Amino acid sequence: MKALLGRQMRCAAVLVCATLGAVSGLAAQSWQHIGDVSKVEKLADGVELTSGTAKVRVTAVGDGIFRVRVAASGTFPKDFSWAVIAPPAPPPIGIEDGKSEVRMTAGSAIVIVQKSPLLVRFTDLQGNILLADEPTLPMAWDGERIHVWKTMPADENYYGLGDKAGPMNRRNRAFTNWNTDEFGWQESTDPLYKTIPFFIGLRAGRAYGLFFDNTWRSVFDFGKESPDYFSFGAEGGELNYYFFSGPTPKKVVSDYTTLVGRSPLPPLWSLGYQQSRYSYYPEARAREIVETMRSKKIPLDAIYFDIDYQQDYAPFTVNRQYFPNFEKMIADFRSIGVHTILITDLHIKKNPSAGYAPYDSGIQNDNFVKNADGGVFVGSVWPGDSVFPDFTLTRARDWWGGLYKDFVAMGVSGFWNDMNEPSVFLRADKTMPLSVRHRLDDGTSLDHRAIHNVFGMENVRATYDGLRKLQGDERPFVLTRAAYSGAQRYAATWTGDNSSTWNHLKMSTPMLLSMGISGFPLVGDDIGGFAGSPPSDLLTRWFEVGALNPIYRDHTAKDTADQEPWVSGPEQEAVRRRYIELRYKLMPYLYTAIEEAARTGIPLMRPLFLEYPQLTQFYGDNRDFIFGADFFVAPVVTEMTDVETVQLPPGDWYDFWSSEKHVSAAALRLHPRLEEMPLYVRAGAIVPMQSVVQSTSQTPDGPLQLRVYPGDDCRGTLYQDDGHTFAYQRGELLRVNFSCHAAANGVSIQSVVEKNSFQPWWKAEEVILYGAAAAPRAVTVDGKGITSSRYDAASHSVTFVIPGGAHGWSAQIDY
Ligand code: MIG
Repeated sequence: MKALLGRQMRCAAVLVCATLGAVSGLAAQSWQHIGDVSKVEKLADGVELTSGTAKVRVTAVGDGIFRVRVAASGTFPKDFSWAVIAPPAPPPIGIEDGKSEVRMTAGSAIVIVQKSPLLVRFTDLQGNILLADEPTLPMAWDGERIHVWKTMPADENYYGLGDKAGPMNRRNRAFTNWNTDEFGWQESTDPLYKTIPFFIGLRAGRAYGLFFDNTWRSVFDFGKESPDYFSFGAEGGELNYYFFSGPTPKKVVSDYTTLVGRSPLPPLWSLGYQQSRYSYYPEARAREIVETMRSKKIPLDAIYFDIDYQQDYAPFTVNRQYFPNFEKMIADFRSIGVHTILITDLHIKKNPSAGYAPYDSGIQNDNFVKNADGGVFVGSVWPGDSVFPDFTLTRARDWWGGLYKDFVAMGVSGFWNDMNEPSVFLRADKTMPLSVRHRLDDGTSLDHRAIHNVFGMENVRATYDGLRKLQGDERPFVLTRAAYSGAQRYAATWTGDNSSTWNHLKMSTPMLLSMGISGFPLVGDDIGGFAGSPPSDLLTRWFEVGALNPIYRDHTAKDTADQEPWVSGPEQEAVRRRYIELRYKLMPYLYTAIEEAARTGIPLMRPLFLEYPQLTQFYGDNRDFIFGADFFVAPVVTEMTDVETVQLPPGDWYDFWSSEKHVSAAALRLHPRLEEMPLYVRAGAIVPMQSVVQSTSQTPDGPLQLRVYPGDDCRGTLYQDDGHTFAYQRGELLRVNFSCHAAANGVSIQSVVEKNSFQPWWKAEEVILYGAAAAPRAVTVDGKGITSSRYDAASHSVTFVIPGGAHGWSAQIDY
């Protein structure tokens, strides 16, 4: 009671109350809860309910997908979203307006609105409740603020919200969404750089999803306030959320990403190894880095230039003292397969009458964010006094996109948009004043409270769209730090300024996994950590797991020790090279999985519960992940040499390194040596691989490798295209499906070409069949005997070659 009083007293000062409301005592405040339904009107896609002055619209936007909107005043604002791109595809709906409730069925789910008071619940067709308003706390508002409470079953788990730090399961914690530049964030730091107000509820194998499409400062409290309910809300904007009925976590991710869009297929080179630091300069140092990678035969596809390549930190300039031959350097790198990525922060140096075109043209076209009094807002960032493009205006986005013209002409391949929370120095709130105005195309404007969380997304939207116009048919590569739901349509991202500690290595995997299920598959972290300098074994372990992250980028802060793969001497270098090479060997498999993510939303890096939602023992697993569909990865994230316990999912698994088969294994107890990252392949996987290359521009030597691990549900896929243009969208691609069947006395393997409109690089396929107890009696391909098969007793494998590029074939191996 005392605590409650204290809170109310502090709330007497309105400003303080608004800040506190986000973190504590939500239910205790002066909410006006919605009351009884007085009127029900049918709409083409749902119902509109009246309650007092308020109106509530519950509509069906897809099979098993509903939307709830509330207008406290009774007038809905214009229907608009920065995130949602898919027009609703309402299925046939059935509405029953009963005495005490309204029921609406849309495909596989039902929404039921109780009338007195108005409470919403979602069920499956059998009536099992999936999600329900907390009966004592109907939806509510308080001035501009809005809030929703839901009952919280004791065994329900919550995942998502993007890369919030800490355990993947968000239960028992509360979070705020307000994009923030957090150098040196820790496990407990919140908010971070991104706002992804989407989560998955998972309970005994059954999943649903919820997307609260609200760009204002928002909160999600998963049982911190009460063990009986969870809740979400915002300091303003519309009460507007989507419910996805699942039933599987994959279906939820797929439905959510249908609504807000998916990552387009990135250029293949961006999936190679990327080298960065703050900052490589002068030119001689950058050349030394690239040449060392090549001479040491450590594969490399991209090098980053951080802010010091610019003149006075002014975006879109080059410091010619450091880089007298910038264009030549970029071309030289490109000629040996290394792509150049430049940072271009959004803050434009306020540099009038100096011939600085980005400032002059921006002022001329009235493209910068303004203060409430109409003057251009000036904030201090790297270039000193700076101005900020009004990215919510199409006109300003088009202008920004055009600024990339010269860099594109110089041969720059990718761009990095940092600081786009937006980050502003010398201010306690680290960003723009809430009163600045952001203009919209329709002539209206909104203040920073409504736009802050989408500012970074609109920044990378402008960059991506600009590059689409400037680069012809070449796929853009953009890296962003801030994001809102849907930013995956424009950019890849990373987890910001982490630290060179073992705990940060450990925190990385759950953050990347959470991003993936939040619709953002192209993610990485700073390998080795940004702040500080890692001990050599930590850096090596980070290179190991990073090889299986979607984006693989080594990066570190200014004034830290060197962090390139070779820095700790030949032994460590050899291990790091081995893992970078592993990534390139796995590139056919990895690229196939990235194409799947672009097409379906299912990420490359998958939490165990995404593949095995029924296995509740994995709900709390924050260390392991599934890479693609078929690899189980148990990265070593501790310096201890104690035993590591690895519990494989049910079924049989092969050790990737030794090829040893584990049959329905109990927990394995391992002592992984520094060069060993526990890695297992599902029995039933067919994994396409290639020989090592020094960059993705290089054509691999030798055949396509197909590693066949016989088991149940035996299959694999290979996707290929030119790797850098949009020709794949016009059907120029190769897709091959492989399958196998194991019987007591042999194994048969099939290759079926599904789509053959792209000519791949290989001239032969080398099949390596594992799990062979003895040399086969015979190997036949398309009915003809092969004499040249090899049996390896140590790995229990049979190897044989099938001549020709991608084609349909069938092989039979008899024991
Ligand atoms: O205020 O561009 O997170 O990756 O090296 C720091 C310099 C600005 C923050 C980014 C970091 C980058 C650094 N930037």
